[in-house]
Amino acid sequence: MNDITRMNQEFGIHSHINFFRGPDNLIMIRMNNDHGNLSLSLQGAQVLEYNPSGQKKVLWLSQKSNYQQGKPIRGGIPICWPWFGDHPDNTSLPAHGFARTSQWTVSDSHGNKDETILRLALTDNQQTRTLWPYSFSLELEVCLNHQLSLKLTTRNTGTSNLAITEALHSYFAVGDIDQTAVTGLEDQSYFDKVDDLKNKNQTGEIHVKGETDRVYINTDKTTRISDTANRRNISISKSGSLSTVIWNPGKEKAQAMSDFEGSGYKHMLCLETSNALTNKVTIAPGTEHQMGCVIRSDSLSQT
Ligand code: TA6
Repeated sequence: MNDITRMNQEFGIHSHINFFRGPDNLIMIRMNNDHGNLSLSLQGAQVLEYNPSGQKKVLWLSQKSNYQQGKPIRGGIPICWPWFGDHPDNTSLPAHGFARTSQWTVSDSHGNKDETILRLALTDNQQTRTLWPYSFSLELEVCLNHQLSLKLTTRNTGTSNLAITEALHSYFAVGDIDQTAVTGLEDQSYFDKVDDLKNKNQTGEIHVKGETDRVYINTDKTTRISDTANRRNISISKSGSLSTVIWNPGKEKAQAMSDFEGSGYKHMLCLETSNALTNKVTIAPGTEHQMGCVIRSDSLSQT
C-alpha cells in the first residue's frame, strides 16, 4: 500500500481532508468545508493556499516557486524554525532554519462541514541534529472554520534549554501593493533591515514604497492589511508572539529571485507572526511554547 493510500485511510475524511501527490512527488493535502478550502504541502507543514468561500484568495503563492524535495516553496505560510533569518552563528546553515524543508508527519485529523482540523508533527532526527544538536517535538495545528487558525507548538524533549526564534512567514495576496496599508503597528519600535538594522519607531500606518523589511518588536497587537484594490481587509491576530515582520522585496530584489514571478511584488505582502531578534524564546526542558495566529478576510461591504 502506498503512502497516499495509507494516509487517506488513516487521516483522510471524505469531502474534508484528502492527501495526494503533487510535483516532484511531494505529498499535498487539501482541506475543505462550508467556509472554504486550503491546500498544504506535508514538506514543511506549509499552508500554500487559503480560499474562504465567496472571498478572493488570501495567500500569495509564486507561480515560479520550486516544488522540489528539500527546497523552500515561495509563498503561502512557510514555517521559519528554529531560527528566523540567517543562523546567528553560522550563515552557511539554511536561512530560516530547517522546519520548512523537512518531511513532517500527520498526527491527527478531524472534519465536518463547519470545521476541519489537521495536526502535523516534526521531531528531531539525525538530519536535524547535525544542523541543531537538540531534542524537540514540533506540532502545527491548522484549523479551518470561518477563519484560519494556526498554532505552532515547540516541546523541549531534551535536557538543556532550547533558544529559538521563529515565524509563520505569511505571504498575503493584495490587489495592488500601492493601494495597501497596514495598521496596528503605530508607535511600535522596529529594526529596519534595509537601513543597517537601525532601531526606529513607526509613525502612522505602513505603506510599502520599494523594498521593505522590518522587524517590529515587543508587540502582541492584532494587525490589519487594508487591501483596497480587492475591497477587503485581512486581519491577523496572534498569541505567543512578540514580533511582527513586514516584508516586500520591491521590484529589483523580486526580479533577482528565480522563484519570484516578475510583477509578483505588486501583489503580495508578508506580515509574519514571529519571535525574532531580541524576542528570542527560551524553553526549559520538559516545557513547551506555543505561537499562534488567526487570519480573517472581510470584504469592505461587511465591515
Ligand atoms: O521575513 C523577511 C525575510 O527575512 C527577508 O529578509 C527575506 O530574506 C525573506 O525573509 C525571504 O527569505 P527566503 O529565505 O524565503 O527567501
